Order: sequence, then structure tokens, then C-alpha cells
Amino acid sequence: MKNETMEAIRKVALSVRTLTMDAVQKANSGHPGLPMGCAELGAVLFGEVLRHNPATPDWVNRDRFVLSAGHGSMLLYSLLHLSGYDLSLEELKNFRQLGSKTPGHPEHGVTVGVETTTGPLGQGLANAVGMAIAETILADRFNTKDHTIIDHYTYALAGDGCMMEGVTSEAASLAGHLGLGKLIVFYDSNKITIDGSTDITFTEDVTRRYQAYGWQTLSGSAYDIGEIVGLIEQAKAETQRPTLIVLTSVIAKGSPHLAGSHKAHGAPLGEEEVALTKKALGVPETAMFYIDPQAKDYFGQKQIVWAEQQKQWQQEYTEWRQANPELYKLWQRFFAEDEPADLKLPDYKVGDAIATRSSGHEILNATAQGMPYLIGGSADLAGSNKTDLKGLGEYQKTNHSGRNICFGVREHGMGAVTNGLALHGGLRVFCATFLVFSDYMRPPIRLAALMKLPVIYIFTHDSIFVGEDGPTHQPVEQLAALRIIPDLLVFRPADAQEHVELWKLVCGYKDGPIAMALSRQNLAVFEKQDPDWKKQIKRGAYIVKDCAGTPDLILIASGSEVGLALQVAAQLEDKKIRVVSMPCRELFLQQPAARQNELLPPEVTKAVIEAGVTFGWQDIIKGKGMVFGIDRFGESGPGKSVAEYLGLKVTKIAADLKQIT
Ligand SMILES: Cc1ncc(C[n+]2csc(CCOP(=O)(O)OP(=O)(O)O)c2C)c(N)n1
Repeated sequence: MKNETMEAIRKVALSVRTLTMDAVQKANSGHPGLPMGCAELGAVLFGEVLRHNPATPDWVNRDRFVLSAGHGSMLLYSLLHLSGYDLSLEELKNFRQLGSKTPGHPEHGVTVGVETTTGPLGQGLANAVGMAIAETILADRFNTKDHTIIDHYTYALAGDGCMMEGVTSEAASLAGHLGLGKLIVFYDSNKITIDGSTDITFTEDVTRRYQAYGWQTLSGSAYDIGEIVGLIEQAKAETQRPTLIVLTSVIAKGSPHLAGSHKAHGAPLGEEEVALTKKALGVPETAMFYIDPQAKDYFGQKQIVWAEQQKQWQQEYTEWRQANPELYKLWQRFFAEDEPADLKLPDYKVGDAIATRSSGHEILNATAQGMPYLIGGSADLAGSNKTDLKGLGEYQKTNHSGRNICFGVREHGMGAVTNGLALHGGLRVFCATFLVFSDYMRPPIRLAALMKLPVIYIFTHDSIFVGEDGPTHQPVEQLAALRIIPDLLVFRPADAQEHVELWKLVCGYKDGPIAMALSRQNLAVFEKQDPDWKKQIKRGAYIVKDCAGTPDLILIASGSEVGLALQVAAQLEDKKIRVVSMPCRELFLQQPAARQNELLPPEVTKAVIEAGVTFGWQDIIKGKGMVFGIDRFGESGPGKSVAEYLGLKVTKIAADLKQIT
């Protein structure tokens, strides 16, 4: 590297330090330690390594950079600003303020150039694994002998905290197995976390652990710019394994009294120390939000280089497009993520008896045919979840065209990797496990909802009807736990016909994640009295069976309990009963009051039946009626016996209802 470039990078690093110190001090909150400790690495990456173009941040073939240690957000914000992304100095001055583009932790969708939302430690690294997988899939689909249009690296920066979190172990193990050669992770090894030195908590040999996962491991100093560049070249030269680059660093480097101290992790340095640090760095003490002129010039010139780089790619892309019109049509489908009009979904008849996990299998396979960009898999339960895409191969190190991703028994990692797949762009993704284990993947589900990623979760074995496996495998609180996540929709189809209609909604839905809760046991396909039910179900609920005039009682149920509700209604022949299926409570509650009141008139007594905790159903019955649920853990035994033992018995429910109507 030329001396001149080296000098410019040092000035960028200096500017990152000053911007960070001032932003955190002004906000009187934030984390100066990591950005100051990793300033040189960040400068090298954004200046010399990343193949990106701040002028077109959504360029599909850009290198991805994920700041897994999201608390160090000022590192990212400083570099985005300095390198020319649409993030003004004003925004940096508004760090952590309401409505700013510089929230406390990086948020995808809020700030241009932020590839994923990070802050919950470990998630970012696992997202990066997903992005790296996506790159290989798209490269496999679209690159030709003559043209390479997808060919980028995925970089992540992780700290001690990320390395301690289990989710990175799961994702890194998978990345090693899959041989993701274009994944490069930097480990900011400063041996400091919030409570002090890692000597008190974390003394394992991370390098050897990653070697055991099948990674190449390299190490060096976070302050030797030439060495960092060399390490990245070595990382790129290894095409068969992901690389971990362990960089020895000092938290808050540059601060005379707080460098190396955990006190600099998550608190402003203090006015006095900021002044002393500026002095030590050779920056005018009075200058606020100082940016070195050389840093500015350096990035100014880079714009031309980057624009040229992208132009070359554009040229390649245009030639590829002209030479491969059919492939280009496919590309358009991948990147428009169209809702295929020609999906040939299965047809189910009243009287069919099929578990919704099994209708799910047929529906998913039919969808995979019509949506070539649909990929996904299960956490070692593909057979039970029935999510295998028949004849479409396994995605493996040696087969990037496989559409079944075998996540292994790694639910948390699966959730986070799936977010990365979705974030990359070009693919529609699903992942699957038992509903009860959705708990293991709650953090990435929450982040998918926060980022509004259209991930599809397929959660089978959705109630105590699982039976013999007992309470460990019988979900009772999981439906409620998922329903309370904002911006996540939970669908629980009552039969295969409902399943098909709900799935059509899933296919066209781009606004966030959807969780499908599917049954293990067969469910009879029932008659739907409302001729308009296919439209109404998309509003969350519809009338399955009605009575003449105002009902004495409305039975509301979801999933397998709709069948039960119909049997209960049959036992209450002398009453006027309406039965409502509510496969999605969230959608129903989004309806205008008039629609809600039309379906569930406020003056009518209601009873809800659902094989799960009763939490949340009061919002539906509004104090007028009863909820038949299961507010305790289940029992081991045949499903039907367990259900009856826990009170889900037609005669018992009918008897209870006779008391209140
Ligand atoms: C899942 C999760 N748990 C806890 C935290 C709170 N937290 C934020 S940073 C941090 C310590 C991280 O240490 P390290 O990665 O070494 O960062 P550094 O001190 O080097 O900035 C903790 C516990 C979090 N953000 N996410």
C-alpha cells in the first residue's frame, strides 16, 4: 500500500475517533470504546476493501458489511458518513435522538447502508452467514461461463460478546460445514466487556474453536494497516473455508486514561477526557465533530473509483442480460419477488382428513415449483415438519443449487441465518421446527419483525395434541408468545382449505414475517357456510356456521379447535349458535370496528376454544363469555386423552356453555 493511502486511512481512523467521542458526549450516552478501538479496521474496510458504492447503496453485488457488535454503532455511522452514504453530519450530531437516522443501535431500514439491525449480540454474525449463503445460491443460479454477475464478500465485525453468545456457535458451525469461503469475520479481541476483563468470564481459545468448526483462522494487530490488508488477502485466497481474523485491539484506543478500560465500553468519556484525547490525537481541542481534511479528500477521490467499479459491473451485467434472455427473465422474478399468478396449489374437498403439516407439504412443494426463488429448510425435523422440497436437492458445500437448507439442530442459528438470507435480497425464505421450539428462535423472530422481513416460519406440532412426547414437546404458551410480537402475523389454519387460502396471502405478503402453526394430527375439512369465506379469512376470521337471527352464543376457535367447536355447537341444538374460525387474531384485530362487530356483535356472549393458554383472548370476548384453553403444561399420553384430561372435551364444554347461555 502506498504511504499516501496509509496516511489517509490513519486520518479516516482519527476522524472516526473524534466523531465518535463527540457524538457520544453530545448524546450523553452511547459506546465510544469499540469505534475507537476498531477505527483503523473500519477505515481500511470502507476505504480499501469493500467493493461498494455509497451512491447506489442497494447495488445487488456490493460486498456486505455487518457490524455484529451493534453497540459500536458510531463506528458504522462515522464510516457511512465519511465514505459518502446519505447520512449527514447533522444526523451524527443527532446521535441517539428521537427520529434521527442514527439510533442507538444500527437499524436496517432506518439508515442507508445498514445491512441489518444489530445490538442483540451474536445476531449480526449469524445474519452474515445467511448473506454469504445467499451469495453462493445466486451466484450458482445466475453466473455463466462467460459472465460473473454475483460475486461478493460478506464481512462481519464481532466482539467478545458476540463470540460468547451461543447463536454465533450455531451459525459458525453451519458456516464451517458449508465451507462459505467468501465469509470473513473480524474478531475485535480487546478482552473487555461491560463487567470488566474477559479474564473473569471468557478464557476459552476462540481460535481453536473456530478451527474445529472448519474455519481458517488468522490473527494480527488491529493497528497495523498493512497487516490487516494482508490478512484480508489471505482470507480471500481461501475459497473453501470461512475465515476468522482475530485482531488484538485496545478498547477506546487513543484515550489517555480510559484506553483499555471497561469504563469506556458504554459511557461517554467525559468532557475532560475528550479534550485530552483530542490533544493526544493532535486534533484542535475546540473542534467539534472534527473531520480531517485528508480523510475527506481520500473519500472524495474514492467516489470516482467506486463509480467506475460499478460501471464495469453494470457493463458485465448488460452483456450477461443480452446473452442470456431466459436467465434474465428468471433474474427479474427473483429480484421482483413476484407473486406468481400461476401457482398451482392443491385443492381440498369437504370431508378430506389431512394434518395441516401434510397439506403444508403439498402446498410448499407446489409453491416451490412456481416460485423458483423459494428456499428454506428445517432444524433437523424436515420429515416431521414436512418441509422437504421433493426432488430439489440439498444445499451443501458441493451443491449450491439445492433448495433444501439443512440447518441441523440449531434453531436459534437457523432463525438468524434465515434473516440474513432474507436481507440479502433475491430469495424468499422459510424455516421450520416444532412450535414448542419457536422459543429457541425468539430473538431472530423478533428482529425479523422489527426489520419487517418477509420470513415464513413453519411451526408444526402446534398443540397438546402432539400427545405422547409429553409436556416438553406440547406447546401451550407459544401461540400467545408469538402473537405478542409486534408486526408478526400468526396463522393457525383449521383445515387444508383454510391453509391454501392463508398461504395465498403469505405468498403475496412483503410487510413482515408470518408464523404458520400447523397440526400434527389429521383435521377434517369442514363445510364453510359463508360463501365469501375465502375473502373474509384474509381479514383474520370468518363465519363457518351461522344461525338465523341474532345468535345466543358465538363460538370462536382456531386451528384444530374449530372442528371441536362445530361438535360443541351440534350438542347445543336448542341454541342459536354461530361458529367463527379465527386463524389470525392479529389481522382480525386490525379490522375496523364495524367489521369486528358484524362478526362478533358486542352484546352476544362468546366462547373461545383453543388448545393453548387463554392469554389474549379476553381482547376478543371483551368480558362477555368464556375462554376454554390450557393454562398449564400438558401431560404425556395419547393426544386425545391428554386433551380430554385438560378439559378440551365436547361434552364438558357443551355442559359449561349451557350454564351461561
Ligand atoms: C444478547 C445481548 N446480551 C447483552 C447485551 C448487552 N451488552 C451490550 S455490549 C455488551 C458487552 C460486549 O462486550 P464486547 O463484545 O467485548 O464489546 P466491547 O466491550 O469490546 O465494546 C453487553 C453485555 C446485548 N447487547 N445483547
